[in-house]
Amino acid sequence: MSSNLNTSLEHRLATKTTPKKQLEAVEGKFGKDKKDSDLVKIIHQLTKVLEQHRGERQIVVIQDFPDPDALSSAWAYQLIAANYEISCDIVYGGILSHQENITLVKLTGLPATKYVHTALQEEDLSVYKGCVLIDSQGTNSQLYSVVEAAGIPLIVVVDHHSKQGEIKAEFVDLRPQTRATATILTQYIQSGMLEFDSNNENHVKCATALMHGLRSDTNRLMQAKEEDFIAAAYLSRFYDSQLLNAIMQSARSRRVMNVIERALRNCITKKNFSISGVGYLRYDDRDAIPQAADFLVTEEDIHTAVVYGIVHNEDDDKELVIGSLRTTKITLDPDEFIKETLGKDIQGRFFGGGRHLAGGFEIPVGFLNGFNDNAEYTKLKWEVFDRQIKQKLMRLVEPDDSVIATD
Ligand SMILES: [Mn+2]
Repeated sequence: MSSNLNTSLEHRLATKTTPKKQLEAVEGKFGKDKKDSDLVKIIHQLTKVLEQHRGERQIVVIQDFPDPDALSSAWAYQLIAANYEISCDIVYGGILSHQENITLVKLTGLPATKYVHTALQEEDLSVYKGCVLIDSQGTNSQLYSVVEAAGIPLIVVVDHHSKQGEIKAEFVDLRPQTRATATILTQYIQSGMLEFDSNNENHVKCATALMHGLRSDTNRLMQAKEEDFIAAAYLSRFYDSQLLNAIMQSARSRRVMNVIERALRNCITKKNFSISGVGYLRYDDRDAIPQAADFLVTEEDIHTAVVYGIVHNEDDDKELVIGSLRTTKITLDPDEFIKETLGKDIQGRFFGGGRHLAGGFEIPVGFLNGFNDNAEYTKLKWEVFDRQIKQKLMRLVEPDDSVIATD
């Protein structure tokens, strides 16, 4: 594997294309319509920014509970940046909780490291000359505030979620209309920022990861658009279909099944919405929530499912209400829906956001935080959150209906 990598590095160094040459090649390949000329501009900008930071070390922050799109895109960025002798450490603050993601990371050797935010605070972060956000704008990461506080400048942001606030970075590629960040990174690669080599084991694995990321963010290509298919077609020349199959075969754990079962039992349906609170769940099972939402939205006559629960993080003894929204209704904007129903916290940050057909939120339990041995109290606490969330959601689902119950 390493010899392959070395050969390809040597090859790349020997045939090192200048940014200008590379750009000419990109213009030759694309540049036919507006979209293509936009891409040429983007590649030009990114090349310039990476060139300016040649030889530096960067920290790549992805969401706390990384999904295949985030993981594979961060990896692709790491490989691209290596062409500019930039070394990247990919970090996330939460946990890999979805079975498929655990398998993905295991089977591909995907280079991402879990960090508890308090542990990252203790690290010497001055080695990093820049921070990179991939498939995120920092709002879904507890590590980003640590990196920000350490004064590390934000260099690159590549994301497809709707804008979550002002972003100040040297290079920003924010495309809410694009289905997957993996599509964007694949475009960078296809444009010549990285020469994929099917004899390079690492490239094959990264292409497989990107294919998985792209597929999972487009509901197995069912919501894919032309650009996603083009990206997938390109990746098909390099990816390992058996490896992808092995990743997708990973089985659901019993505990995830239990959460799905609870979601099914507790769900209420109104006007084609399915809303379900699943109560308390372990931090490790956090990803059961989007999986339950994925499942509920498959019911006949349901176009939108929202599933939420209280997750307890043992690392810092914090509790969070975590929720996921899945919709098949094209006219429903998950980002807008979540922002409008749940609003902002006292610091003025939204509790969540979304992208095309999917969204998520996190609400700190705050003053009511912490485990309590008293079952009655614990139950009461859940009921307060459950009712509050249902009430807020219902205001949008069924605006005319009064749902304020005081009895
Ligand atoms: Mn994504």
